[in-house]
Amino acid sequence: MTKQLLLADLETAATMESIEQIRIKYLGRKGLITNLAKETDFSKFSQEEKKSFGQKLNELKIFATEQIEKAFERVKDLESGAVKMVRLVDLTVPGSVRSLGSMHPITMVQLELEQIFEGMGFAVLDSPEIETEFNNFEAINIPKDHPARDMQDTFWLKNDLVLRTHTSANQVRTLLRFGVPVRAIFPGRCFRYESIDPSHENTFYQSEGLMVDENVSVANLIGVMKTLLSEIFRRDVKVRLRPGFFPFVEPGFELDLNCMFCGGVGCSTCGDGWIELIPCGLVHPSVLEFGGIDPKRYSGFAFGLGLTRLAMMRFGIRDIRHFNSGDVRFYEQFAPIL
Ligand code: FA5
Repeated sequence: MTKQLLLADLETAATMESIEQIRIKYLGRKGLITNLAKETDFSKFSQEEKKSFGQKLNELKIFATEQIEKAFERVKDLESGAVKMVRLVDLTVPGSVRSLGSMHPITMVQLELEQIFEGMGFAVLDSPEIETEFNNFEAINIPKDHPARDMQDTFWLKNDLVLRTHTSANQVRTLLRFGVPVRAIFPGRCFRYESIDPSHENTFYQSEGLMVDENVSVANLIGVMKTLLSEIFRRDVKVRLRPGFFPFVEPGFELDLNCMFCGGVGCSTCGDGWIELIPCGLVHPSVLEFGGIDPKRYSGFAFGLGLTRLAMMRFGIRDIRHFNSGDVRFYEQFAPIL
């Protein structure tokens, strides 16, 4: 009984002080265990009983001493740990605020674009930045020595590989992989060896769009472009469609956006008041053939949206060079990732 009482007392004791009180309660001069001997009338005990009582009392004292010792050790460890913690950590110092970082403005526009196109039933595809010369040029109707190769100054690699100059390089791969009908966009980074100015970078983003099915016409192309622009800019924007030459479309167009910085009068960002944004057109029959599609039965449209330039217009960034600058002050201006 005494043993159980002692253990219950020790279990709730959390300080050296309280354990000392327990020691006094049981083993002190007037303690419960000490008193057991004093309060017992030995006169009625036989010699044998006296011996056995003495032994049990002794065992009880040893048990109590050991348990109290253990409790002292346990609390000593805790207290010294806590004291160490207080010495190491100054709990009065205000917490440091961790910067959350922000999403790159091109990524933000790309995600918006993907959402818009997914809403129109387009798949979003990944595509390689290192391409074969064949996919980047030949497969989309730009044979060797064709003057159109001059339009895109190219970073050539070894083994007929190039850093892709445009996302159109993934057109034929997509046709071969998915067949028809197909509706997909493939955003990604492109590279051109050209001199840099406020609207030209050597490393920039485009997003290709491709839709091939029966009876796809310029009307479908214009409908999709209108949906895209009104959703991205959340208001009416002024655009112009003019003929444009690209060997992989027929007919081909340039869709230009009225410059949002100068309202169309001309400035250092746009030059003549218009930003060349989305070249597009109907997929050339020979590209369909390279993709294994019968051009007599199927038609389609393709566009190559300048994603970096779209981000400039969307966020009012006047100089393209900020994007690759690595200057944290620029990136910090965009919404944090939550
Ligand atoms: C092309 O790259 C064609 N592949 C686009 C195309 C696709 C046409 C499908 C028809 C059908 P272009 O060279 O014009 O076209 O580039 C497309 C867009 O990429 C441009 O309108 C522009 O917004 C962007 N762009 C081109 N060069 C740069 C550059 N150096 N820096 C930033 N953006 C650029």
